[in-house]
Amino acid sequence: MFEKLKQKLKRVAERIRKKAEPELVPTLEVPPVSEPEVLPEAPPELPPKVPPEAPPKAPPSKKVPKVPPAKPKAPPEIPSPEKPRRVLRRVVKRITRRELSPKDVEDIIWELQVGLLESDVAVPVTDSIIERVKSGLVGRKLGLKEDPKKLADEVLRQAIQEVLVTERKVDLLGTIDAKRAKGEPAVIVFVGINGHGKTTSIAKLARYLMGRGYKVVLAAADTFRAAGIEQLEIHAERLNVGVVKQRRGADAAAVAYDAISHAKAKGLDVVLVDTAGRMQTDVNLMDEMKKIVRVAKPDLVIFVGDALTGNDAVEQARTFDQTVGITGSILCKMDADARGGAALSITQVTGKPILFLGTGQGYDDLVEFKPEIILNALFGD
Ligand SMILES: Nc1nc2c(ncn2[C@@H]2O[C@H](COP(=O)(O)OP(=O)(O)O)[C@@H](O)[C@H]2O)c(=O)[nH]1
Ligand SMILES: [Mg+2]
Repeated sequence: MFEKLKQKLKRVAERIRKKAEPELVPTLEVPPVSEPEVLPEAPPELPPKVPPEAPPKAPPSKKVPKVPPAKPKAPPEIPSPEKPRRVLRRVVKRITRRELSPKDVEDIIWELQVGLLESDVAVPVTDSIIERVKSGLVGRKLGLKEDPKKLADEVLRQAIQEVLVTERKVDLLGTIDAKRAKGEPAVIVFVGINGHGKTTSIAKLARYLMGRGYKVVLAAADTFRAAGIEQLEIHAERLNVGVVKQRRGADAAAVAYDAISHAKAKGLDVVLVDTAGRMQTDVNLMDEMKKIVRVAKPDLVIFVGDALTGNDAVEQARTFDQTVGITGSILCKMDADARGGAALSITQVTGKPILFLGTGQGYDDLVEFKPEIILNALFGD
């Protein structure tokens, strides 16, 4: 998952680390004048003057007089108006940390921005990640014991985590339980483009729910293609779960309605409604989708997106949300996604959480979404 993006973030983290790395800065150290062991016999190897490599910016120590340095062996040359005193100066290298300047950060941000956009992260999401990284880095100065590598990882991790969480939370099992308490089935409608994983995700979710003791029925409301109905039937048979269907071309909303009636009559807990895949730009088909939602009055509408399509999946989610109102998303094919754009973008763009990730073609390849899954894929070893 996300191999490419992971590599890019690694490079950015490396650059942050280098900028925040401690520097060996030559600086002046003036031991107290009264130190008896160094006053008369200054070690010959010590340079009598500040060597040329001392940086002009080196902050003068408080104890350094503003007068030119005294040569230990030539007291008459000391042009000090004050009481002459012998001062021994030593140049030492001292470890200092630099504060990250806006310029330092600008270079890093540029690389991060390019990396995110190349990984198909949506522009507004890229912008908010880089804003967060910028404010996490500019003016930041590490303590001597702090690890620059940790700083880099923390700032990047935090910025990405923040785009993965929504204020709205969706409690799938809680929703089903609440309906069950009222003696009604919970209705979940799945929307999304053909071939992106709807039917497979429904089968996986049926397995997930049955494994937790819920009684499930599937509604074959993808009446557009005969294969759509058959595909759901094959899964239903393998999973040993009921499926309500009509002939090909039947009114999809009527199929959903039938399935809900069936669930009510049989005391089932959940109706999972499969729908025909349609392009989000197809107005007629989107109207049909609205009709299904109007009739089925679903408790949850789940957009199923294909992570491999990157930004397209995000745009689709946005359009479905505007048209029928989605509750959250399932992002499929995460096992094959090297870029990560959809996973990083879809939450912030829709304002709706990702509920599950599809991680393979098997029925158990469905993972409850947690930001840590993405973060560990991006920053783990
Ligand atoms: N690798 C992988 N393939 C998936 C995943 N989810 C679905 N698929 C495959 O994607 C193809 C289309 O899925 P399908 O459920 O038929 O999509 P639908 O047209 O939206 O119903 C099938 O070959 C699935 O096996 C996933 O999480 N990982
Ligand atoms: Mg299908």
